Amino acid sequence: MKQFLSINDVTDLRALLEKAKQIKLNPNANRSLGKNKSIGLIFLNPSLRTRLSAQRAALNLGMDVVLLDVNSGGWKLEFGDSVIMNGDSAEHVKEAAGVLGRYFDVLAIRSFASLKDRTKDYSEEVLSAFATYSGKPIINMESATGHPLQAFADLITINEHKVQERPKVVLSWAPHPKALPQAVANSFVRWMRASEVELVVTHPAGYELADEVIGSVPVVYEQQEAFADADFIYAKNWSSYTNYGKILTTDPSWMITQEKMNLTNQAKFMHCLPVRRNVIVEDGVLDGESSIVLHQAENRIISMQTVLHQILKESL
Ligand code: SN0
Repeated sequence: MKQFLSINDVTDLRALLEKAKQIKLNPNANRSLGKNKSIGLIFLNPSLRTRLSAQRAALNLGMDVVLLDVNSGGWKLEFGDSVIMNGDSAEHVKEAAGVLGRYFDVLAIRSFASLKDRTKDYSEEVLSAFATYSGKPIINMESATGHPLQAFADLITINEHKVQERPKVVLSWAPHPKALPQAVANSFVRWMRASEVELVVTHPAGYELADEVIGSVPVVYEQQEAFADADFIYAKNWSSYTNYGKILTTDPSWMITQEKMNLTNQAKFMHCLPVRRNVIVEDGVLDGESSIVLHQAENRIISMQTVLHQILKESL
């Protein structure tokens, strides 16, 4: 693997899953693989799981890890071309990424969607700028349009918990007070489409994901109809793609409740976290036996370690 920007960087998903399984069985087997190699974890947005699982993964491979919160410790970055930089931004990504590329062997970047300019967000200008100007392998720790490390962890988790060979997986939109990116939903859909599952997406009208993301995946506008016979319910909020970045509804009737979970085939409940209790999902579901959110979070170490392992082996 040369970089990990999206699922397009995975040539053999089955083999990657097999590798993840081995790594989970023996996470300390490759402590010397990353010896004298370094990774810079660069955050332009908050994080709990991503920063800690990425550090754990890199340390498990014997790498040197350094972390920077750009907003609290770095200069405000400029990304535009030919900008007269007499405003807030002190440093251009051309220099910042160029410097980081000289300090580290691998760079991992988190930079959320602006939710203001769809064309800019969907062109992944920030992630591409880091890739171009650093000249080093880049790992996506949630970009404007995707969160592939999360989707990979979700796939590992589904494989561990599935009973059916081809489980029915339902991605359900749920309400939220803030406008959130489509990144998690986009990547989840892309990875599920490449996997042996029956995927159904349910959301209110106006929350349709980009055509190239959803492809021919069935979209059901009646949440309870979608839940019938589901083996996994994956809850996530996202803001509108068509009416870009807007909250069209916060209708509480879309919250995941035990009553709705009872319509399923004893489905497992999933969410990438952080989750707003009693807004996205009621306490009873999250605290109940069907919730596998902590397994997902645990597998974030495995997904990052698998990706890093492949980059170390094949590209460094
Ligand atoms: C992010 C998102 O993309 O939805 C990160 C998820 C891994 N989530 C949030 O920003 C939640 C913030 C909140 O206020 O609940």
